[in-house]
Amino acid sequence: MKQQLENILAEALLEISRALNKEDVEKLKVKYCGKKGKVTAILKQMGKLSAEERPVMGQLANEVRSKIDNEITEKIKKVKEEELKLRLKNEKIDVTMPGKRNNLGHKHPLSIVLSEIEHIFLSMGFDIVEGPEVEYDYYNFEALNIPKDHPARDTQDTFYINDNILLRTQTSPMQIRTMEKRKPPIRIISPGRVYRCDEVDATHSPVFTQIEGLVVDKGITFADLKGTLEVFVKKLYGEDSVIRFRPHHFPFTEPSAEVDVQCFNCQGKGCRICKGEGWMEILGCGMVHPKVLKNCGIDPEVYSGFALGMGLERVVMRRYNIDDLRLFYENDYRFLEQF
Ligand code: 2NL
Repeated sequence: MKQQLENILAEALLEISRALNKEDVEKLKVKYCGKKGKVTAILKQMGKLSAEERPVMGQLANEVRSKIDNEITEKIKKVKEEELKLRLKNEKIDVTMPGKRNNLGHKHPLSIVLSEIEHIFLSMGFDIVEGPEVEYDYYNFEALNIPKDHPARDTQDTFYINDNILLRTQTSPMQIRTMEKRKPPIRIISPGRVYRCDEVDATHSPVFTQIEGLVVDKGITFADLKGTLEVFVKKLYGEDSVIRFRPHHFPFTEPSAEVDVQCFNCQGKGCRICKGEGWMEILGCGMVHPKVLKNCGIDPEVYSGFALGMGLERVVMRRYNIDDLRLFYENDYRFLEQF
């Protein structure tokens, strides 16, 4: 029996030393030390031995088992170390390899300049209001003192959905809605998309962006309008900008004016950029017509106000020297990447 145990030990040690991976070693553990293992089988035969031999053999068998056990634990540790070394070698990352470039998005030029304009008005105490692009005829025309037979309502210019509903042609509807809801003082701008039934070319698009402004309070005069525009234009086009007012007509303001800024390129002498004019038109404005105030439940005997409207695309074209409006809507990557 002693010989048997020594044979088992020698055989086990040999097999363990030859095992290549963790699984093999685990199998050997079962083969020798498990419930049906070789050492256990010997222990089961102890009953046949004499009372003197039994403890001697028992001790020997236990020693053999713990030797095999230790050897297996050692071997598992070694195998694991080797597997780790191999993995580290195979999975080595070359940090000097060139990385994958992540494409960063760009803000659309219209968004860049719109948020700049919004910040200028916010800094002067204006709120921003936004609302639906599909509007009632009443808010787009009727409330603004544009009666049914006015040329501005021509179906040639307006996308009608039915007799009552249309795509807004300006963002004034949101200003009417605000005057209906809020009491003066009111200081708001309303930016947004508007729609006109136009053919597409370099300077026309059936959808474009308008920014309107409105101030209503007691004692608002044309001087407040001039002062506000003076500040706005200087912040947008630079402190040495010069503006002028030209008389004009809008149904919803009285008196009305168009505002020009002196050409920043030729200082009014006339050049290619201002088409020889020396001035460039930037917006329309005026004192809110008393009928419009009345339509919104504001007493024109107590309150007065001014309003202004401008097209965003033209501001942006001038800022970045863009000569074709269509570039804004085509989303050509080569264009957008430049901003
Ligand atoms: C232009 C001119 C303008 C307004 C818009 C307005 C709004 C209300 C009352 C009175 Cl609620 N007026 N808006 C006033 C003057 C001019 O826009 O050339 N837009 C592109």
